[in-house]
Amino acid sequence: MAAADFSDDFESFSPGDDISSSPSWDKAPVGGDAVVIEQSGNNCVNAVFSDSSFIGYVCTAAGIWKNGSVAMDFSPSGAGSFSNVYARLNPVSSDAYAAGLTVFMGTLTYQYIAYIKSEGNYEVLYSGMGPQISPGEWANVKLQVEGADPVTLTLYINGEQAAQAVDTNYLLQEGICGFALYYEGDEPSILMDNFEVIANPLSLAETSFGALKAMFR
Ligand SMILES: [Ca+2]
Repeated sequence: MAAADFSDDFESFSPGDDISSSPSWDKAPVGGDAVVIEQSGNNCVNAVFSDSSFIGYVCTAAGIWKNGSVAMDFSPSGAGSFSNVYARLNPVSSDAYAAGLTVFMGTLTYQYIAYIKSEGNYEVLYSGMGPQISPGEWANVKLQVEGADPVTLTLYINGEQAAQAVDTNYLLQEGICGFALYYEGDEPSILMDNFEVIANPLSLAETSFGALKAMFR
């Protein structure tokens, strides 16, 4: 699996399809389903929690990459829902970096960057107030991951930089990406659309510093 840019607006699916019917997507062995629905002529993905409060998908089409960004549009409603994109998931340990939104009351959200540990624990590397999201509204969540030691994690909400966290502890080096959903309390409604991965062979910083070093040789 080589790194590759990849995007999916889910328009190639038919309503009712589980997105894992496409070779671009793989479903976590446990958890609910991501099922395509049509809304006013646009295909999006509905979270179907069936018998689990967790849904996780890996984007196999994007392969394994180190530096780049992963983004997705989420339309969550219902307190206690967590909508995440993740990157550098280690296929062996299942540890990963994640960024997302949780709805905690009405339209109020928290936004966060976290390190997800394979045991199901996590460490929040950043959290703060997120955008207000009314039912039916969408928010674009993008996680950019750059560097080796430290690893710089930047959260973009609706295209604007919202927060940055620097990990000097876990230092995940590369991995696969995807999205994951979770809820506590009542079952929420979460819609998704426009998953996008931009995997850079070299980060902007590495490229720039490389060019600078070359100038001073
Ligand atoms: Ca779409």
